[in-house]
Amino acid sequence: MLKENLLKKLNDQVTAEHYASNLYLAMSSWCQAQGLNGAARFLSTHSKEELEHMYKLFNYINETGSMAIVGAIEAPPSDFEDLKDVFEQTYQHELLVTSRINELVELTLNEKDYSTFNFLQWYVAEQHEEEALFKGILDRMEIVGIKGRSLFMLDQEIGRLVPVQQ
Ligand code: OFO
Repeated sequence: MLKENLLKKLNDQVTAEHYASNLYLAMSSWCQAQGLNGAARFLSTHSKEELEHMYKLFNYINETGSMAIVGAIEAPPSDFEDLKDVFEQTYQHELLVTSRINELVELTLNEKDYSTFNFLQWYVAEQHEEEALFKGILDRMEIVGIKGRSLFMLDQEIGRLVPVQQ
């Protein structure tokens, strides 16, 4: 059984992962509408990954004998300035998720819940990867710009980041 304060924060994280999934899905839709099919594919794949993050938490909570809650999620934005704005927002969002995960980890240590501490290490590693991924894309945009041919090339490159089977 999870301690009440930890359970509340884990359930909040379930909601946060669900929101992240919807945010990336909305971004994917915007990219598709701009003809940026590579970025659209990448973001929709990422949206599915966020759902997996949500389910992983959800199942863990229930496995402990506590109860996972499906919370309300606000609608994500649907309009963006340009592709750089989209990826700036994804990067900022990942930084926010990282700080939430770090808070959770800290709480598990305070509560001496080493099982949940261990479970959360997967998220710690995942956040490191995701921050690097989105920062890498932003760095490329900074170097080549997002106009004309550069935009076309970047979109194709981002699309190639999606694993083949997806
Ligand atoms: Fe993109 O991160 Fe979930 O956890």
